[in-house]
Amino acid sequence: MINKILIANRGEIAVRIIRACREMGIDTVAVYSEIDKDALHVQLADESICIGPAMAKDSYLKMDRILSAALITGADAIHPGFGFMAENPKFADLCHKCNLIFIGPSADIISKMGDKSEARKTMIKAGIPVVPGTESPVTTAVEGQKVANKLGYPVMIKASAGGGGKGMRLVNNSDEFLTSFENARQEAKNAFGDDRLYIEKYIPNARHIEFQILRDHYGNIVHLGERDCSIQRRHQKLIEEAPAYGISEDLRREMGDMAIKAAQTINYTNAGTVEFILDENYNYYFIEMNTRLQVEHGITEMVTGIDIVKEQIKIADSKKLDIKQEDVMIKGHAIECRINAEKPRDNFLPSPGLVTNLHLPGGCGVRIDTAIYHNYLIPPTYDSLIAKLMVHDDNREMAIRKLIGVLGEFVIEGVDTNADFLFSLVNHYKYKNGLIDTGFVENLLSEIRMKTVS
Ligand code: MV4
Repeated sequence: MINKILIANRGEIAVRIIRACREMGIDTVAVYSEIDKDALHVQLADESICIGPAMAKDSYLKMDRILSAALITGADAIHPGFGFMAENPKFADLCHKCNLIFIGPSADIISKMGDKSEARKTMIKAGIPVVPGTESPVTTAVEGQKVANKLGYPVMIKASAGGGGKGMRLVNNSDEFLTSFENARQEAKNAFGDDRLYIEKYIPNARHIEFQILRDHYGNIVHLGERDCSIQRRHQKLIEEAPAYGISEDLRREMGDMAIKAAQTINYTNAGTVEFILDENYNYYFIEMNTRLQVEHGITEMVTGIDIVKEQIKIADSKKLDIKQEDVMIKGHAIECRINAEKPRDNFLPSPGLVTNLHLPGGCGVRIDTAIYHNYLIPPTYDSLIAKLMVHDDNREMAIRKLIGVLGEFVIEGVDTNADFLFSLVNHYKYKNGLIDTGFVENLLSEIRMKTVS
């Protein structure tokens, strides 16, 4: 029985997890770096332990310190959130060795799905559609070029140890290939210590559609519908929505069944996300599986009424899933905007600092997940996400209207944010008409650049 959980994370996701634990009557332990001593997650937890200096490598990534904190406080389990150690198989394994429950899948599954080329191979074997490309990593640039010439350009070079767009290269013709391949290999080696690369045919004007999965330790599994995460800037998601625009019930059922098949194939347990690329003709292809709670999980909670973090904890506590697929109803439409402390006018450079004024909107169907507060000092050390503004309404048009209102009402002073940029995105006629694909943000940015220079 899980009675106490250590949250091995910070910021809004740590607060989110603490709230779920509080509602379940589970005690919480926060870990924090010296610069986070006044952070909200520290204030809200039942207990807290300082685990080191500001730099993540000296604190939030220090496995021994986090495990020691869990053992000293008598925690039964560790929730990793996302980022940091959430997809680190070694950490999951060490938790197991310390007789601590890791709230997530097994180390073996994290490792298998963390190797994106291995994941592809597993899905090919299971008969799940993947993007045409190599079954295994390519060993040399020349071999890769031969494959790409055969596939036809453009192609995507991807890092086996990558994911989320890291170490990806789009190659438009054979002349570019060798240089792009070597650059990608070097980047992958530097970023992941693993330079294996694989090749996929590039799917132009695609959409990024991901399905939320819950599976317990007894083989019971459901999907909670899909999220459209196509609106990204440099592979950082900006706006996510559920359900995806223009997905028919038949296509949703088919892709949902495929996502369940992918999870069953690898004997997945806990919450996970199966990512697909959807092309212009509504053909879908598996691209990767994320073995953690996603930043954007809240919009799925808003359209289904299911608390994914609570379900994670129950599954980790060896409870049976008490949700049947026929119980999962997608009601209305939800949209999330990620508010980052950054300067859109200065190439989105980070903008840490003191929050001198803050007004958070509210109202029916408005949810704001954040850890900032008035007079909070946003540190420069971590990623720039400071709040997730989420709205829910009966349909997409009403949700967009509500989101525009919420973005207009949101006030923060003392730091710069991307709120105005997001406002321009959701107000754009293309967004309102569902003309969304993975090129949406870059196209809008060049439109804005054109306007400012002309
Ligand atoms: C792709 C793709 C098109 N074709 N793979 C982006 C990160 C990771 N989730 C996989 N991603 C993509 N993989 C093939 N073969 C399009 C994306 C993609 C994307 C690409 C460029 C710019 C923005 C994007 C947003 C979502 C998905």
